[in-house]
Amino acid sequence: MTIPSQTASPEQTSLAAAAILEECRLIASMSEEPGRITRRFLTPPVSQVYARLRSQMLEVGMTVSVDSAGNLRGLWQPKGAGPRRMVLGSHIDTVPDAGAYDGVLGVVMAIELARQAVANSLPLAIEIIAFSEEEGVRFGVPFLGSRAVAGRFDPALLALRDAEGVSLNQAILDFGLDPGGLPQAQIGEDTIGFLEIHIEQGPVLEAENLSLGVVTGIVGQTRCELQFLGHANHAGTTPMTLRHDALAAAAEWICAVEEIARRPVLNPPLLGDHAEAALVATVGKVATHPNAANVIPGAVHVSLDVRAAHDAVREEAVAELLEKASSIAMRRGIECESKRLMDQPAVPMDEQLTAVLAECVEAAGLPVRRMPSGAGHDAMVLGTRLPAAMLFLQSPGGVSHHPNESVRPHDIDTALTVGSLFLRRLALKIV
Ligand code: HGY
Ligand code: MN
Ligand code: MN
Repeated sequence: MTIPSQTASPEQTSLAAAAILEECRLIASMSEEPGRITRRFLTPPVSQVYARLRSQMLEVGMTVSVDSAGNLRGLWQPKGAGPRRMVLGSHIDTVPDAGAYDGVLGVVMAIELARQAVANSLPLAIEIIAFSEEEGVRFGVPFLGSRAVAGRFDPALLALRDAEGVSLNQAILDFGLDPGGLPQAQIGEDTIGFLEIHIEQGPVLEAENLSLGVVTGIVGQTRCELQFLGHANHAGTTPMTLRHDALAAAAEWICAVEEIARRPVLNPPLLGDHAEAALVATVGKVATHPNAANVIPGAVHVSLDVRAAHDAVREEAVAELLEKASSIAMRRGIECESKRLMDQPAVPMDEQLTAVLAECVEAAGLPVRRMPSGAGHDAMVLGTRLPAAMLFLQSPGGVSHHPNESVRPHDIDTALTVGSLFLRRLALKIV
């Protein structure tokens, strides 16, 4: 079995990079909201995205399906190649008012890499997965798509309800899928590993004027929701000393979240020696009830997102933050309830696969910058089931989860070169 020597020529790659940017911008227009990019789990615009990606996968020569978790999956099984496949992909859902590249770039680049592999008759089976849900926006719990692929989907999640009261089970049915088929979404044992190409979403590569980063591991993440329950009352007639103001309590706690997270982290991060993987804590969602200017807020629902490279640091911080919420509530004579939605430990990337990726970055003439990921990714879920590796592209301005999110064509070029070298090396290793 011969392995073709060439990867795409520089001209071809530049054209490919321009086409990839254009494709991401087109997919960005497929949104729940006019004028901004919002695409939650299995909402109508997802069907538009899948129709487009499906036609491109079919054009490459892949067989295409949608599994019961709503993941779009393309498989290229070349004649003569063994059954063991390499999985590429990322997610196609977004946060509200998102950028055009978080997740989608990795899927569109995966299809281009598969196109090049087919054109070069690479004897390597390739599966591409467009994960249906990574952000956790619609149902509050992230990684629904990759949990199903990794065989970690807890059926109890099907009872989760979105802001409109639609259950996860119903959302899958409404998309024309059968929740009963979730176990079949699991990836097979004949998988070499998973490579996720993704924008860095942070400032490190730009600060060091680097194009690409090789991810050493993904920080652990805890997501909680808290309710501060006070007493709604008249804003004009209730003396300050008689109030049980849920929003004032929540506000005091939110400032404490920032103060506690700003403390220098005592333990060194596990995933390499990079300070950027220190503790971070965010309250991103606040909902006030009854949310009227002349009513003292009676109830406030808030989110909490805590991350750290070192699981003990994250767990200690979460315990301290929840304790702080209770003590503030008690002192103010109100209730505080909290619920953990997710506890995801830090996941190191697979050493061998990452070493091959680093060799390919070097072979492409680039410095190898190993770094942890402060953002969560599907690779952290698949990485608990099979070898996983991640390649970062520079995020200009370090901006992400924002309409100004961008990526440089040159970095797409270099990432395509690295990605095709990577697939070739894997094909060489398994022949
Ligand atoms: O939240 C994250 O870290 C990822 O962008 N979903
Ligand atoms: Mn994201
Ligand atoms: Mn992402």
